[in-house]
Amino acid sequence: MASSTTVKIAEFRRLLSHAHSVLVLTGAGISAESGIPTFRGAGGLWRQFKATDLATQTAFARSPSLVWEFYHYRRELVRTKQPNKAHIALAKAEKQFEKEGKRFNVITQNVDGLHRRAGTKNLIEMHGNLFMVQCTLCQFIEENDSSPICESLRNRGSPDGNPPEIDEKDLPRCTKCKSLVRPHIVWFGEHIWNDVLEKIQKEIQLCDLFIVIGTSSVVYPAAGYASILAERNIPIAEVNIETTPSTSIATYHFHGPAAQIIPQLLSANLNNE
Ligand code: BJW
Ligand code: ZN
Repeated sequence: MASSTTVKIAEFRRLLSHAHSVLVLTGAGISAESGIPTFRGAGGLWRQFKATDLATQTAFARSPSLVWEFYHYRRELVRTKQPNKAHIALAKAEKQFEKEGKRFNVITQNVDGLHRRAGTKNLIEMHGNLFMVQCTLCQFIEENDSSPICESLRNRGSPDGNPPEIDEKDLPRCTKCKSLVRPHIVWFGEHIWNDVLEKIQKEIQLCDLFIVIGTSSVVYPAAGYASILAERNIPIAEVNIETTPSTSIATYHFHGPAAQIIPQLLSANLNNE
């Protein structure tokens, strides 16, 4: 006899085969199996700090050296990691949908760049990207994937220890005006960029199937998208190893690791629709 999960997967795949505009929202959990720690899970602390202590304008104003060490550590970590089966299945599904003239878009809260490295093209990185920087003076935004991002950060950023502060003049600088740059990332209390919000609003309008993967659904505005879509009776599938505030409004909750579940939900060659 088919297990209830098998039945739910078959039901979901039927919905997917009729969908014209799939929207996927991902969070840190999708990259967990690539070896990148989530924010609120074990391993989410760097030195004694939570991300919420460091990913703020106040923390950067107090100590740009500390905040840059934190981001340098994460940039170097991400370089050593690879997209996993969940990222890859999403990229393949996008290609399949496009071939059929249908929409498939991913909004990610992640800054690790793994969706793009897996081949996803219709991607909105709503909280920014670890390899983009913005000047604190002239606001110029540019890509910077140098390793290390500046000489003074070489061999710094270890999650243990409390090394002396790096002088501000030796931290990453703008290529235009030579002022201090910051990570081009949306910190707590900062607004999501308007162009990004517009793109998200458009996808939410068009969406007829919503898939939420590996997010604790506590950080707004992303945490609010499931309820906006539930009000319009759009089917929602959640994939997570835990329940979240979105679970009770989701049509399906697939309990388990994303790299295992997502290929079962999306791969074109299962042929069980
Ligand atoms: C697995 C798994 C596996 C594990 N498989 N699953 C409305 C109400 C209340 C507050 C606010 C509100 N609107 C705005 C706010 C303030 C604030 C906010 O939401 N605070 C809440 C915490 C209460 N929001 C903001 O400040 C946002 N700005 C904004 O809205 O501006 C307007 C405004 C400002 C102020 C007041 C009101 C309005 C900006 C938010 C920017 C978030 N930035 C961060 C840091 C980015 C920098 C960086 O990366 O360094 O983004 S915070 C951090 O959380 C990061 C993440 O993208 C984000 C979400 O976390 P995520 O991805 O969900 O990760 P986790 O760790 O929480 O969860 C992992 C999940 O995976 C878990 O569920 C696991 O179970 C699961 N999992 N392994 C599947 N293998
Ligand atoms: Zn500048």
